[in-house]
Parts: sequence; structure tokens; C-alpha cells
Amino acid sequence: METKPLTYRYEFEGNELQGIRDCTEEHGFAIVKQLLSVSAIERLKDEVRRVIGPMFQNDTILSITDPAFIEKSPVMAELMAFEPLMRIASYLNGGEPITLNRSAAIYKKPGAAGDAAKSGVHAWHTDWDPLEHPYGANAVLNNSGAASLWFYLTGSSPQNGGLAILPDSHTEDWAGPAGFEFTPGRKSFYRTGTEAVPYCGMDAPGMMPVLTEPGDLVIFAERTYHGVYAHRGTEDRLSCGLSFRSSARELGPLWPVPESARRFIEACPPERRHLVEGYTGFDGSWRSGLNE
Ligand SMILES: O=C(O)CCC(=O)C(=O)O
Ligand SMILES: [Fe+2]
Repeated sequence: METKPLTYRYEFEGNELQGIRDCTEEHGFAIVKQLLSVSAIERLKDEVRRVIGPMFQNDTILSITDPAFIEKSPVMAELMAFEPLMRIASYLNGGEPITLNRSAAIYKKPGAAGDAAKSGVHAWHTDWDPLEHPYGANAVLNNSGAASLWFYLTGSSPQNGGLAILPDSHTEDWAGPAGFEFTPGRKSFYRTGTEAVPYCGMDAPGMMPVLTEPGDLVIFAERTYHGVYAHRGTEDRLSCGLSFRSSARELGPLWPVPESARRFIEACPPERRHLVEGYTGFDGSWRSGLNE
């Protein structure tokens, strides 16, 4: 594998706001060490288990993602009042007003791997999607300039189904890994001369395994390419993430705000209301051009 040690610092303490923003802007990612307390980690893990656990209907399902987790998890919603996190979210957006863009949690069991069925997303990809008709909610919310803020609550390593990223892959004109071509829409890539399917190999040139402990925050930019290791560990991998966009950002045509999102907004205490007034929720069935 062609992994060169990086020549810049990408791990920060929570108060190193400038370093965090510069690294995210220049390299497409940053890691913030030990942002959450042990009790916050445990409470969030319990929430991922409580909300997603019952969705596993049989043993063949190895990974489930909830694309509107914050609406169901008061503990996750409390993060919007957690100053060390919100300071970073605000700084990443230049100190301008911000709006909750989206959230998710993932519950991944040992054995989830590569392109194996019901294992969740493992292949290399960008979360960014082109706004080409007909596009879905994902394209709308991942064209909003919001960096993703992820907590891998059980840690991230190559053994436990952890994340890997491609530093510097966050720009519109990134050329792709050497020796690879993009799949349609630049969503993923494949080795030149092989079948044009999203690449699952955890040896993409220039990649970096994300090595984090529970409580660390992983930040990556909207276009940063990432892949996921096979889960060879024994403990369920639990993670949750959210993103905030600049409130001034126009999203274009949208789905009607789902009832669950409406209730969530209503339930937000007044001091946090400004963060959710423009929250859209997530409607995975919506397609552009059909309803408006
Ligand atoms: O499982 C992960 O850690 C990442 C999943 C992912 O990248 C996605 O769902 O877009
Ligand atoms: Fe992703």
C-alpha cells in the first residue's frame, strides 16, 4: 500500500479552532481528540443501541444506518448545546449563523465487510452527489457546503470496521487516486483496466486509516472520499454524526418537511431553536422535478 506519513498535523485539541478549520479546508479532514466525556460516549452508545437495535430483523443484516437519528435521540440533540462541539461547528462556518443540515447514526456488527450483502457502505465514495435531475435528498444536503462531524463511539481502526479517508480528495478538480478512473458522477473509482464498480480495496493510493478513540471527533469535508474497513472485531461498531450548514445557504427545491422533523423542531428548547429553524429532515423517497 502506498501510504506516506502525512507531513502536516491533522490531530487537534478542541480549542485549536484555527488549526481545525485550516486543516479541514486545506486537506479535507481533521481529527479532534477527546471531545466527549466517558459518560457522554456511553449515553450516545446507549441511544444508538436503543434506536437502531430493534431495526435488526434477522442475523443476516450486519449494518443499519438511520438517516434522521437526531430526531429520535434526545441525547444526540443535546449535542447542539455542547459548547466544545458547537464552537467548532460555528468556526468551520466562519462564525456565521448555522443550521442543522442532517444527522445519522450507524450500527455495524462484526462481520460487516466490503461488498458483502447488508453490510452498509464500505466501498470508496464521496457523500457528495451531483445535482442532476432526478436527484434525491442526499444530493441536496450534500451540496450545502457542510462538513460532516462524526463520533466513532467505539473507536475507528482497521480491525473494527473503521473509516479510512483520502486526504486532499475534497476539491472539485481532484484527479482521483493514481491508476484509477472515476465511476459515473465521480461517486467512486475503480482501478484502470478493471470492472467499473466502486472500489472496496483498502489499499487506495494515498489513503489514510482513521485511527481514533471513543470521544474523538472526525471531521471531513463534503467531497472527501472515504472507505470503510471490514469489521473483524468482536464489539458492535456504533457511530453517530451530524453536520451544520451556513444558514444563508439556499438549498433549492425541497421535500415537504416530514412530520417527524416538524415535531423535532417544535421540541427544541428556545435557546437552540435558531439551529433548527431551517432544518429540513430527510425524505429518502423524494426526487427532484417530480413534486414541485
Ligand atoms: O460506516 C461508515 O463509517 C461510513 C458510512 C458512509 O460513509 C456512508 O454511509 O456514507
Ligand atoms: Fe459516506
